[in-house]
Amino acid sequence: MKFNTKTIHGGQEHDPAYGSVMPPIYQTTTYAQSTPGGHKGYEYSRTHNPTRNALEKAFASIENGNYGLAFGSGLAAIDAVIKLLQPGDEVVSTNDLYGGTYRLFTKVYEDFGIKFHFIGMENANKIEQYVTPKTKLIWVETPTNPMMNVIDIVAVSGIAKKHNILLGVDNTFATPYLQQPLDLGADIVMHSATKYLGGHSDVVMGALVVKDKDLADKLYFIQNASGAVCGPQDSFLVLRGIKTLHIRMQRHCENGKAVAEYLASHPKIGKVYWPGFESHPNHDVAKSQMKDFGGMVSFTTEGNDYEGAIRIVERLKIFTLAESLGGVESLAGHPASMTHASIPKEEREKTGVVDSLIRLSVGIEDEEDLIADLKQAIG
Ligand code: P1T
Repeated sequence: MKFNTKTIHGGQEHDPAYGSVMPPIYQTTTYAQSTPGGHKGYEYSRTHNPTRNALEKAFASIENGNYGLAFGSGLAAIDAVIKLLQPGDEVVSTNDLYGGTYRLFTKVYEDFGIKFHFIGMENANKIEQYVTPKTKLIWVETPTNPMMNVIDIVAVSGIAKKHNILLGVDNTFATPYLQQPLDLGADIVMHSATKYLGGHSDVVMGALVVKDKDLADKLYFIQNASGAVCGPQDSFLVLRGIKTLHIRMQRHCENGKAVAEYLASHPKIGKVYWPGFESHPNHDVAKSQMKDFGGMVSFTTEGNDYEGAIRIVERLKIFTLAESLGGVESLAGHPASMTHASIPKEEREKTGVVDSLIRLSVGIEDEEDLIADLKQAIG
């Protein structure tokens, strides 16, 4: 099955009871047993739920994996991955990443004795100098949030395999429509399904997909033992969202390109970060590992004018000033005070997250309306 067909049919069977084409929402916590242990494969909905299982199969299908797991949020999915580790283990992670991921690593797991090295991975060779016998995980976000750095998954996976280290890739920004990390050598692919997979800004959810059975079993154990699962209604909504992922992503990419090019041509705008520009430092890697360049664009104001940046986000009318991304509607964010406020200023500024940076999640509205909105807001 090719990708577009998989978004609609991947892992899905018609419901055996009445043949319903969409999986029913099994809004139940528990399942009748005829005798202790005599059940139809479902005992309790933290462990398994048919609607969630249908979604988990869809996750596995669109990411070309064998096993999918759904969680109550993207961070809960990352949390499950870190629970594979032991005190004393080390992780090498992208330095430019979602602020909440950084907070989970530094404010929760460092206290449990796990050491994180945050490094720029644009040149994958840099990773090896941070690898020690204690390194158990390399964590990559690509493109990164919010600086749109692109990391060469094949190159990083070569290093991970050489040292027998797990490679996890946060594929939230790219989605499997643009990039399939398991095929590029990653062991675990993760999503904030809150974003493009759900696609309509109405569900908070996380996903993991793996190929390896042993790894899947460990993660299923953690999912059940820690219990950060999502409910059946939300599972249904994300299943519905995935069915249009491919057509939404096409429009996100077209509009993202138009917005990036408009901003780059504007005299009041400073730098524009979008992997589709030939001048992007890893444009060639983006071209080889992604099908297109996505709908996320970040930019600064000319002269790093902080007040100017705030004025722009306040004046936008079609773009809503809000956290999050990946929904059909366009959003604008101010990472330094919103999504990345949990990263200390000196740390975030090292990666380019300055106070004049604005991040756009370009939606699927008409391109002309989006450009006109930016034009009036920039002034
Ligand atoms: O919000 P949640 O579903 O828990 O997902 C966390 C997360 C993980 N990884 C990436 C790349 C993300 O962007 C996020 C969430 N990001 C935002 C809320 C944001 O506005 O950037």
